[in-house]
This record gives sequence, C-alpha cells and structure tokens, in this order.
Amino acid sequence: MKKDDKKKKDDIAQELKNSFMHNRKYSLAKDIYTATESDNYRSMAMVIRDRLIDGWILTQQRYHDENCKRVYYLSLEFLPGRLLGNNILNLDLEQESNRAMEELGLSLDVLCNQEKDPGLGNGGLGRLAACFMDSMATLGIPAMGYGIRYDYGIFKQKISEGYQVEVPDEWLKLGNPWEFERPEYTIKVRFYGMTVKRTDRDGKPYVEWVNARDVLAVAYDTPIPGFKNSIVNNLRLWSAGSTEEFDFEYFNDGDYIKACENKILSENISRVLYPSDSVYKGLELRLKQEYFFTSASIQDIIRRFKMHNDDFKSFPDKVAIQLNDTHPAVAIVEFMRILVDEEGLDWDAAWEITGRTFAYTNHTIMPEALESWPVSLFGKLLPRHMELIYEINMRFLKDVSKHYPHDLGRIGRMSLIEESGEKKIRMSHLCIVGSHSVNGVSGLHTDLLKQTLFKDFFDFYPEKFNSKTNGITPRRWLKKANPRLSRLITDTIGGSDWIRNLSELKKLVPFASDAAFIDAWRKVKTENKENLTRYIKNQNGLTVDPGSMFDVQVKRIHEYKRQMLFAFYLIAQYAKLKADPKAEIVPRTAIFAGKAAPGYVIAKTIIKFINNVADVINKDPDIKGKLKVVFLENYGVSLAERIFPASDLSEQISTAGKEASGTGNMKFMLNGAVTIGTWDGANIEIAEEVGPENIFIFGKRAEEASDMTAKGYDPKGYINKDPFLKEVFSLIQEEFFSQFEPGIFKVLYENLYRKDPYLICADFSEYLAAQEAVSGAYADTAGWMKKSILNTANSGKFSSDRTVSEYAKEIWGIS
Ligand code: NBG
Repeated sequence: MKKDDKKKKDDIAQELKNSFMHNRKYSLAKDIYTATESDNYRSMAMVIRDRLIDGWILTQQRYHDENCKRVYYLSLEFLPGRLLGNNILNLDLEQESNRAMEELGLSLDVLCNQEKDPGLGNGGLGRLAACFMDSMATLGIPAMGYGIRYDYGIFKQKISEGYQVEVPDEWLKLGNPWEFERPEYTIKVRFYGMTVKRTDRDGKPYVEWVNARDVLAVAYDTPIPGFKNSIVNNLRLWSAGSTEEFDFEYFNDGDYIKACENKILSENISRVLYPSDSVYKGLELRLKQEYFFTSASIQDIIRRFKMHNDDFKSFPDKVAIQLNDTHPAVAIVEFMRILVDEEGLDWDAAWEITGRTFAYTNHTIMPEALESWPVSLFGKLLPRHMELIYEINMRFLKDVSKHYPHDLGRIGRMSLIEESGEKKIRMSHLCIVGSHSVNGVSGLHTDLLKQTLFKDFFDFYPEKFNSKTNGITPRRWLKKANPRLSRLITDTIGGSDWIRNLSELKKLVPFASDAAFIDAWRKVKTENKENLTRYIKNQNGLTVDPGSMFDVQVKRIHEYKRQMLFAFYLIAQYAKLKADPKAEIVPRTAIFAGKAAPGYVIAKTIIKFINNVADVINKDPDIKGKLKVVFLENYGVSLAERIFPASDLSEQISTAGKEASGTGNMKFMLNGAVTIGTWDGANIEIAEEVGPENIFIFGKRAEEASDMTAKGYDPKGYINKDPFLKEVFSLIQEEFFSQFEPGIFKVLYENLYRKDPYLICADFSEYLAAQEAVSGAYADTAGWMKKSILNTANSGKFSSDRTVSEYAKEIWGIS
C-alpha cells in the first residue's frame, strides 16, 4: 500500500471511531459500561448511515435536476438481508470499520450479527427484488423500490420435536436505524364507497367515487447504496395509519373500544406479511395490502412527475413501472383512474400512456399461484376500479374479436373476467393487456409462458413477450458471504473487477488445472465447511464431519421442489448401509433448511418427516457417521450466507417445468458448489454455462412431465420396478420413521403412493443414478475441485447486474 493510502485509511478508521463514540453517547445515551451488543450495533449502523447521507441527497438531487427517466420497482416483498455489513462493503469501508471496532475492543462481525434480518418477503421473489435494488444502484440507474413496511415480516421458524413452530418476527422491536420516516409524504388511500355519474359544466360526463373510507400511507425511506460509486437510491416502504386517531362520535358516546376501531383496522393493513409463497389466497386484507401500497406509490410517482413535467404525454419518457408479479397489478387501474377521473384525459390517450409505462414480470406458471380476485370482493372494496376493469375488458375483447371473429372460445379464455363459477378477475390478464412488456424469468419459463399459460396472448401480442433470466448480486453472495474465496479470487486473477463485472471470473478457468490453486481452493472450502460445522453443533447439537460431502437443499418447502425426493435418496442410502454396514460410500452430510407456509399441511409434514429421518439415521450406530442429516431452522438471507460458501452439492430437483427460475441455484454455483438438478428453470442455463461434465442432470424433461400428468400417471409402476424405492415406501408404511407417533406420515404416504403429483417416483431411479455419479466424482478430490472452480468461473451470466442491464435496455428504455 502506498504511504498516502495508508494514512488515508488510518484517518478514516479514526473518524469512524470518533463517530461511533459520539453516536453511542449522544444518540443512545450509553457508555462503554452500559452499552449492550445491540447498542454497539446501532451505534455502528448510525456511523455508516451518516456516511450514506451525502451520496443519498446528491443522487436524489441529480435525478431531480436532470429530470431523468426513472424506474419504479413495485413489489409486495423485499428481502434485503442485514444491511450493516452490506453497506460497509458498498461504501468500501471494510478494512477501516474492522480496524475501528478492533481498536475499541469490539468485533465488527459480532455487531453485524446483532442486526435483525428484515424478512419482508417469502422467498425468491422478494430476494430478487433486493438483488435488483443493489444492481440498479451499482449500475447508476435512477430507480426507486416501493413496497410495504410490514410490522411483522415472515415468521421466525423454530423446530420443536421435529415440527415447525411459527413465532412472530418482531424485527422493529429495537428500532430500525436504516429507515427515515417521512410524514411529509403521507398519502391518502381510499377504500369502499360507491360511484356516481355526473356531468361537468361543459356537459361532459364524469364519474366520482364518493363515501370512501380513507387510510393513510406513511412513507419510510431506506438508502440503497451502489457499490463504490457514491450513488444511493431509495427504497420507500409504506406503513398504514388512520386518518383520525379516534372516532370522536363514539368517543363521546363513551364507547372507547369502538372509538379506536377505525385506527386499529387501518393500521392492520401493514401489520403482517402473508407467509405463503407461490400460493394465492383470496383474502380481503391481502387485496387491501395490494391496493394500499400500489395506490400510494402511483400517487407518489405522479406527484414527482408533475414537479417537472406538465404534459402526461411525456409520462412514459420519464417513468417506467415494473410490476413484480401480479401483486401490484391494480396499479394499472389506479393509474387509469387518476388520468381519466382526476386529470381529465380521454380514455384512449390515458390507455396509450398506461401501456407504454407499465411492464410485468411473471414469476410462476403454477396454477395455484395465479391471482384472481372475486368480482364481488373487488367491487365492494374498489367500486370505481371494478368499473374501469370492465371498460378495459370490453375494449380489449372488441380488439380480440376483430382479429378472431367468431372465436368465442378464445375470447372467453382471454377475457380479464373468468365467467365460469364465481366471477373473478384474472390479474395476470390485466397485467398483460395493460403493459408493453411481459417477461418470464428464465428461458424455459418464458417459452412455457408463450406456449401454454399465455399462449393466446402470445399469438395476439408476440412483441410484448421477452425473457429476462434472473440474477443475484455478487456483492452480497460472494464478496460478503464468502470473504475467503473472494480474497483467493482477487489474488489469483489479479484484481477485484469481478465484483462489478462478474464475467471476469472466467479468468479462473486456466487455474482449474493448477495443482497449487486447486489446493488453495480446497482449503477455502474446508474452512467454510468448518464454520458451518460449528454452527450446526451450536444450533442442533449435532457433530458433522467437515470432510464429508455437504449436500444441500435450502429453499421454501414445497411439493414441487421435491424435498421428499432428496429425503428418499437418503433413506435409500441408509437402507443400503443397514443391509451392508461395511459398504463403502462417500460420506455425506445432507443439509436442509426452509420454511413451510403455516397453512400448508403437506409441507409442514415434510419438515417433520425430514427431522424424523434425520433422527433415525444420526442415532444409528451402524451408520458410523457415513451419513448425517441436518435440518437447520429459520432459513433466511442471513442463514443462506453461511450455507452457500460451505456447500459441495446443490440440490435443484424440482419437477421439470415447475421452477420458473430459481436463484438459490445461482448462489451455490457462484460459491463453487456443483449442481445436481433437473432440466428446469435456470438450471438449464447453468448447464449451458458450465458444460455437461460439470453438472449432474437427471429426470424427465418439462414436456414429458406434463404429458405424463395429462395422460394420468400412476406411481405404482415405478415403485414396483425400483427395489430401493419399494423399500423406502415399505419403511414409511411400517412407521419406521414414526414409531412414537404412528400415522403422522400417512398424508405423505398416501399422496405419493397414489397420486405423486410431482413425479417423484418417476424420477427416482435416474436421481439415484445421478447421485451415484456424484459420489464417484466427489471421490476424486482434485477432479471435484476442478468442477467446483469451473462452476464459479462460469457463473458470470448470473449476476443481477446483467439481468438489470437487460431490463434497462430492453424494457425500461434507459441506457
Ligand atoms: C418465484 C419462483 C422462482 C423464481 C422467483 C424469482 C414466486 C411466485 N415465484 O423460481 O418460484 O426464482 O420467483 O423470479 O414466488
């Protein structure tokens, strides 16, 4: 290091120390004796926050002055992970912060771990939004995220006697040092009431929405810094409040409880995140949440637009709105309502502006995830919006019938309203009709959208459809989560440009055959595995061998993700060892983690099943530690950061055609884990990048899988054909894993034995063979390390910087 640089770093470390002492004393009124770890975390968070503010203000001022086109990312979920470490990283203050804390006798790591991980999302969809926020700031895209500031995020998962227990996540209890309340940007959102037709002075008819109930949306802003570029974007989350503290009429009547009711009901809107992933439930409060944050955001966006622009014609040149799934779909209607009812634009002009402004991302083709709100519920809550949807639909269907006269089947299928049974609004159709872009999140997923779910729409508007393969931010998922590997990479390829340009990792390819480098790579992996080994010991009291293969499946628990397939493989291995305790197998530690939706009985039973299987295997002396099974509780961003760097094998075994993309698969690859997976979602693109010799692909392809299901598939044929599979079913039926609670796995057994809706039995034999191939490959350490290195080296495509640049260029019109 040059002398000047060193002096600069010394000075900064000193400044951080001073600022820390100042904040601890004057913001928290604590000293060295009274400060808790959490106080120290908060003090350091304030130190770093202070360092974000200049960049934040300057960035926002510049966007304002330049009146540039902005992107608004509307998402009901954000899973940003802990911010202290990430912000230190993006400000390039890692060394100085570590130094400063050391000199105060503190550990930065310990402080960082004090932070509550904001769980404002369920899984991949929410985490994707957070990766995009990081990439947009890093690429200098004028962007803002909009969502809900839930008081309670996704529940905390405890495992008790093998069962999932849900505990409320009080993430705001000790305050949130990263957010700024902005009461000056409070916005009124209306619900209920009715519409009346009126005519204005010129005799022009218009519609008024009257007798509505008001709820307030209060803005909370969180700065989102780019990586080493002084750009700080904004994440604005809305919290619900009542327009009046108390209803004085009731208050005067002496009914105190009733008087508070309105306040309580209003505030309930942002109370809690719905803890289900890829499943739709038509609950009124959920629709309220969707409209609440959407309406507040659209009003805010229009307010900002009007500060500099007076003609709505230029709106699409200044604003791009990306809808993260259909959850914010009603934004399209809210925007039309404001343009037509409040701004007085005529319909065609308003509709043209709307179409050019909005873009929609679909994240699943699973039918149970597709939102369709009952007309009765929707019309009661949002009477004006219901009318507008009918109008949009009428005009749209007129267009369709011009192209396909007399094709009533097609018109019925494309309608925004589903007419069979209870009338419902198809939110995805609304999104497609009201947007200029519809994208899937991987190549296969987009193809399936075009060929199946949205085929009629693809025929009608082929130009709207495009694919944007998901990505992940290398800042959090390699630089921060895996500091050892990051150092090795930087030292080896001679620079850290990869952090901003992930394709640079390609420079590792020549080193994949270099014995010294392979050895260094193996050392890093081993150290990371030793870390996780300690964590497992602490959490589960279980000793695992860091020399064994860490075989990992971490993600939401869902039938289509097939945690049961992995569990079946483990049982088969166990049976093999029981039959021949001397059998030589490659020792494995199987690691599971993931939450199940509280109301999803099968998923919760799967967790119990895995835990019981783990218990039997781990305690069996015949196994002699050759196989261990671990379920780590409370999977989330922070736990994920510990797991990916320590993984050898990445389980990506969804039924082909069901996983839209997956992003965990990318995090494993980036950290040098090798994938065993189906030909599904982004696995396909991972295979293309890394080459067939560095990935283990098995199982039915999407088309075959859907054909089998369509033709009426019976798992029994497969069960009888495969002796291992047969054995697995026998063991479950004999209550081998449920001796103390007989009957508890009957739902799983029956479902898989009779229906097996996700084709576990059909794919089992091939999966077993693929696992054998994995074992063979792992036994050759140098060969495996080579695969591991080549996985990291070829993961450049999966940077969310690449994904976001594609959105910017091809959808948002921002260079
Ligand atoms: C999820 C998909 C994943 C995908 C993420 C992010 C929903 C509705 N979809 O496969 O299941 O990686 O979205 O695109 O949560």
